[in-house]
Amino acid sequence: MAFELPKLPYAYDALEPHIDARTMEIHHTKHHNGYTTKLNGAIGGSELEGKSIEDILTNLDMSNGAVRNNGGGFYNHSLFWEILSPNGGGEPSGELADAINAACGSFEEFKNAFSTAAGTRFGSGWAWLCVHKGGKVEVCSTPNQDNPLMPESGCSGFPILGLDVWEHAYYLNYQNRRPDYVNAFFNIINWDKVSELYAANK
Ligand code: MN3
Repeated sequence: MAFELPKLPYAYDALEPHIDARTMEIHHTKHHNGYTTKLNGAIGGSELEGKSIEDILTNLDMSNGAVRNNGGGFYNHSLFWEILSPNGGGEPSGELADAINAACGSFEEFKNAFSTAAGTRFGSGWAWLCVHKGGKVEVCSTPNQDNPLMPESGCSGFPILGLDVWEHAYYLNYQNRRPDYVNAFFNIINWDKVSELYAANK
């Protein structure tokens, strides 16, 4: 079975004004679709065909650029759409809130740490909140389409929240103002989904 571009769980304009409809449509139908198609091309006929994307990334040969870039791109965007919601924002609750407070001190300090990770990632990449076995969470970032599941990515644990800081994710609306885009992201985080991922992977 080849990987398929997942459908968005909301309309392209649903996240406005935080992320505009045109950016969402291009991001999904061009960028994410491109990673999906190229991933299928890269693994077709190889021993990776038929494996889960998590399995492929966890055991990745980092010198395999085609699978690293396109497998990461496929996985990262699939997660990104899921952790956004037009009804998002606010703060997490329950055990996820406790884990964030334990790691960062408070939600505000978590927001600062995550925004710094997103803002200081030079060039293209992602900021992450990851959970480790046992329930500890950690903020980190990776370049390009690298991902915390990959060996030696600079992040570890299971990604439960990710923010795309490639210019293609924000440039039409925000131009060079990445910090404004990062701020806006906090208005559309689907904390219910992040909590679900936390509970399933802690
Ligand atoms: Mn992207």
